[in-house]
Amino acid sequence: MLAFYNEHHAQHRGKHEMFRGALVAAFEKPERADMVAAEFGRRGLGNIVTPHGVPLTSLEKIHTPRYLHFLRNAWSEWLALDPDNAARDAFPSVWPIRGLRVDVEPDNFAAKMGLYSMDSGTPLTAGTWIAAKTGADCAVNAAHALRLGERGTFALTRPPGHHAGADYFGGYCFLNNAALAAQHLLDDGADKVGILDIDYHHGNGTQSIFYQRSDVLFTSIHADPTCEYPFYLGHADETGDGAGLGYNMNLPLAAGSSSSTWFAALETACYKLAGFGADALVVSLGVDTFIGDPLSHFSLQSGDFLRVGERIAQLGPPTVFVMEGGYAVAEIGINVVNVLEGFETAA
Ligand code: SP5
Ligand code: ZN
Repeated sequence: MLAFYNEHHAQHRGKHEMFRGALVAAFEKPERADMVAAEFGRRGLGNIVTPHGVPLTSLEKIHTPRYLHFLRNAWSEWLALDPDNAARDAFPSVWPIRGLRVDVEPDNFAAKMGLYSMDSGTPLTAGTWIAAKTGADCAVNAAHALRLGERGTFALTRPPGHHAGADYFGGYCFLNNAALAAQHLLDDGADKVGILDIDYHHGNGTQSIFYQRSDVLFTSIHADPTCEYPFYLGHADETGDGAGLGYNMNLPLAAGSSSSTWFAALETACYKLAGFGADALVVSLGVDTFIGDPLSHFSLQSGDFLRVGERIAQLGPPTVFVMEGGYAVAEIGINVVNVLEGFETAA
């Protein structure tokens, strides 16, 4: 399997996230990707390469120009407020809730942060743009390699992407790597792309981006949003809208669900994907479903991840895996690479 590695990922290094009124150490940290890269190399699963840069116009197929412009300039605006901000992460503090204007971009930096975000748990740092942009490069390159004949590819990157929408960041995500990969596959000649999101959290950004489209089927297995982040999307009755009706499937499971419950949901998602007949698949590969994950409450064991990869391979189409969440740093390499190895052995 060919892996595209984001060599700039560590430049996104949040110190803190806001949790219950306090700043706590950031869960989404550089060691996560380092562990995955080390394990991928150790197992000899394939080559690790760095991606070619893609033009901003590729990102504009998924994200609004206004949001991309903000993200690219956010850190310098933050520094312009106060040079001492260099030592601090930037967080939003105010949001345009229902009824407030989102069509006028404010000049005030805090107000812009709120306009373009969904939570206070996602620190923006000096290297956020370069890390996120290079991650998008990885995803698009991994998609492109499928069209050149690879059976499976891997975007080995952080920060993750599936919570990021067309014009907002949140949930540790800034650019939606999975959506960018799916869109590239379509632009490159695929008629239909299936997305399987197996991160513990619902991929609200990816769902929103494709909700009204029938060329992308979004399927997701995640913790019930009634109780878990992102809270305001991810329910079973969200099945798509307009032309997209029937092309969105959410499989929310109660926090605390067993592995067998999770694998039953995987069968349901795979059945839906098989009926869709995609030319290519994108997997949002979060391993925060692991029993030892510090944020989450599912029960997958490390060995289960091999079976996940095997089942995905049985679907048939060429597949790009995009790294998402997973916060048990000591085991993240084993868990992610187990999915990839399961895929390789069954493909
Ligand atoms: C990509 C991804 O997995 N994003 C997850 C974002 C979750 N954000 C909410 C985290 C809440 C932190 N709770 C700390 C609990 C410590 N026991
Ligand atoms: Zn997650």
